[in-house]
Amino acid sequence: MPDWTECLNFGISIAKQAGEVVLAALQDQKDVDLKSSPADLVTETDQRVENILIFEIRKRFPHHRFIGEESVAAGGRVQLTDCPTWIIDPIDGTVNFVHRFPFMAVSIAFAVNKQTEFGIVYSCVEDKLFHAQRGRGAFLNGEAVHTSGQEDINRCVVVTEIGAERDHLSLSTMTSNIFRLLKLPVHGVRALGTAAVDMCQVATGGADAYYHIGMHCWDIAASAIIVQEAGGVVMDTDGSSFDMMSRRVIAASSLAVASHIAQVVQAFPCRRDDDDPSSTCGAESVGKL
Ligand code: LIP
Repeated sequence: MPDWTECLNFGISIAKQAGEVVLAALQDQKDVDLKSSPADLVTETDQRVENILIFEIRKRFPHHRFIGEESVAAGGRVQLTDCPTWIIDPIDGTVNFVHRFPFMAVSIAFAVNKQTEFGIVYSCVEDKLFHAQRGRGAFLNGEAVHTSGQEDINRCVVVTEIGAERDHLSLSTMTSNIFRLLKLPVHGVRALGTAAVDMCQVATGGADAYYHIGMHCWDIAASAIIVQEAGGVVMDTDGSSFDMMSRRVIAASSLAVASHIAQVVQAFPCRRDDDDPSSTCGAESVGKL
């Protein structure tokens, strides 16, 4: 059984270096480009950080493969094979980065034989490094973390995102999901603007559940294993097994809470990440699936 600890330790080191690049650019004037919608932003820093990460990893592990948010945006395909693969979001929370809203993360996951071996989420403004290695627990700045274990939906803080979709079908589905949860009621609904950091709140017990439709594999691949190793449950929003390419996820403190959320929330159609590089959601994708 191979031990991927050397890769993990290298990943933690370059995640911290990448976080320093993000912080150094945070106060700079930013040139912002649009991707899939007027709310789906990318900056030169996103691209530079991803290039640095891939360059450093490739120098050390030349036969490894990559799935990177900005490489895909530039036309690359999302292909998760059995090869060792680094799944990278250079800045998760780019809108926050542009606006200097202080929650953003370098997110790095590592998969072999299509199974995630470790995940790293570096929330660089907070200087909080979350990581987990399969079968070895979840950690925040080196200290073990655990989910709240909450099993009563009515005693939950739930985190979600509105995402970048701005078509009527996606927005009406997402807002009605929030309405239904608040009516249960739950204690509260929160959104930090970064899926990776959102999900890490579940791992530490600061929130009891997270769900989202429309995010991408690079947003959640690392934080999914962090929640799982913290004792949480990760599944699809339809209650089936988690599939990082499906663009739907629930991460929760317990199976009871995850299952309750799966009964309440509705999804809107999203093209899978590994189905087409120009993944779309909502009305644009209806009829294309
Ligand atoms: C972001 C996600 C966030 C979602 C945004 C965007 P990015 O990732 O982390 O949860 O609401 O639409 O997808 O684009 O900043 O890497």
